[in-house]
Amino acid sequence: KGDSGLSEVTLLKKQVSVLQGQLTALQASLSKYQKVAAFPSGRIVGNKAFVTSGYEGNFDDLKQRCLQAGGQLASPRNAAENAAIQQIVILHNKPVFLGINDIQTEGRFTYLNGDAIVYSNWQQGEPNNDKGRENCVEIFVNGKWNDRSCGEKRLILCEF
Ligand code: 289
Ligand code: CA
Repeated sequence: KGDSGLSEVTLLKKQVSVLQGQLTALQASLSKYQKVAAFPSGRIVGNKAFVTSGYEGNFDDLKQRCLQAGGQLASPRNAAENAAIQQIVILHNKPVFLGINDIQTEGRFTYLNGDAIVYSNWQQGEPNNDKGRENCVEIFVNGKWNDRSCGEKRLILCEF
């Protein structure tokens, strides 16, 4: 029994050592793919990656394309995420549609899963639902938000 106890410890030490090697390899791999995702104009914030393909389309089209790619439209939940999205908007000099809208209930802005937004950065005077036709949200080069018609065409920006 004494001997088998020792060999169990030795075996566990070996397994930990293998796992440590695998963790180091995974960390290196993750670091590499974070660089890939950020090149040439993506951004990594925490465990979110914001990526554009350069495609432009209306809200439904962009939403579908992000879903198809295994992500969703960029949905900033704090100032750091909003700033990262703003940097991409500046680089392309084109506003993007966020994964936020009030299609379901006028004036109640939600994420795509229906949850009420926890962060916002509206331009002064917005959202104004101009002509009663603005249920989607664009973000400008100044990082501020404007509600806008979902039929407009904007640069795609997905989060993964
Ligand atoms: O069609 C209206 C939009 O072009 C925008 O016009 C003005 O900038 C403001 O009224 C905005 O709120 C509006 O989205
Ligand atoms: Ca507006």
